[in-house]
Amino acid sequence: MITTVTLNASIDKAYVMERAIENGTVMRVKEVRNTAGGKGLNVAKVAGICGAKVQATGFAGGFNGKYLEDLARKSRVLTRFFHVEGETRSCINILDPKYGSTEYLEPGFSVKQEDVDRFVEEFSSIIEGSSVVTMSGSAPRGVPSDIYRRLIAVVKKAGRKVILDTSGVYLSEGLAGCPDMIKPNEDEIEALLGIRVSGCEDVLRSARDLLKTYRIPWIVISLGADGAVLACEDGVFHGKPPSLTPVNTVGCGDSMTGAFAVAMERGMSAEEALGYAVSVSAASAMSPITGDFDPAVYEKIRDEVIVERC
Ligand code: TA6
Repeated sequence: MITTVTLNASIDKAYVMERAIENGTVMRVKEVRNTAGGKGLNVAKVAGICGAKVQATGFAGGFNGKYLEDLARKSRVLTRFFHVEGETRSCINILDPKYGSTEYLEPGFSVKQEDVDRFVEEFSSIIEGSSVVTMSGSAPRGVPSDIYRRLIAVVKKAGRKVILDTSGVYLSEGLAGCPDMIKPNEDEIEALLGIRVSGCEDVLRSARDLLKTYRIPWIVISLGADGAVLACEDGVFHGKPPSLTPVNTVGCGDSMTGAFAVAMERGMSAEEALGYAVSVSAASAMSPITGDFDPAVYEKIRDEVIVERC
């Protein structure tokens, strides 16, 4: 089983618009899609479509928290959220013909220190039976910046594998926990290393530097439409998808994380895992629904993904 952690889960509300948005006017929404959201829920939904047994955990609250778990279960994701005071947030994704996707991300509720400590204490029982644990996205107010380091330590003590996909101070402090894989994008790499990263050579150099600096077996740098680079002890590889016209790119990075978790659980090599994850992520860009992909689209794309040693 794969357990996904979403400390700041959300009800993701996608608004499909008939025409381009005009600020300061009344806009009628053509279609509303509510899904269990937050990066870790997108990870969970995609891992479920890949065929894995998946459980989602993290913080949830209020009526929205119950609605979140109901939506997750409808997507074949088991849930074991830690309920706190306050309402689980909503994140709005406006999809319109002119601007594509515009996201409005609410900050979410504040979490008390005692709730954080109790969640960490309960975490070892939450992950029991899981071979891989993923930790994704931002954290609510009140959650200390070393939270992922503390949760990673619990997973490593249990002898399980852990993927960390976050940014800023949560990433830099989480590295001290030595996860089995991280998946920053170029902006997150720039913030982490304090350098400009522009173009393939910079990405390859950054991946090699991170591998040397941190004892993390798989360093993945996601590159959007250009796929991803994976640095590991066997070398550095680039997985490149075919050129596509995306329908909805929100959550594609989360889809990649979900596929890597499945690949890790199935014991794939770094190269196999990279080809698999790049294909799933590209297929998810072809779905209008966040945290979703059509397996038939994946099969077609998989044959066209190129994985080469750099
Ligand atoms: O990556 C897409 C997404 O997970 C959306 O579904 C929305 O929930 C948002 O990101 C949340 O991002 P955050 O960094 O606040 O956890």
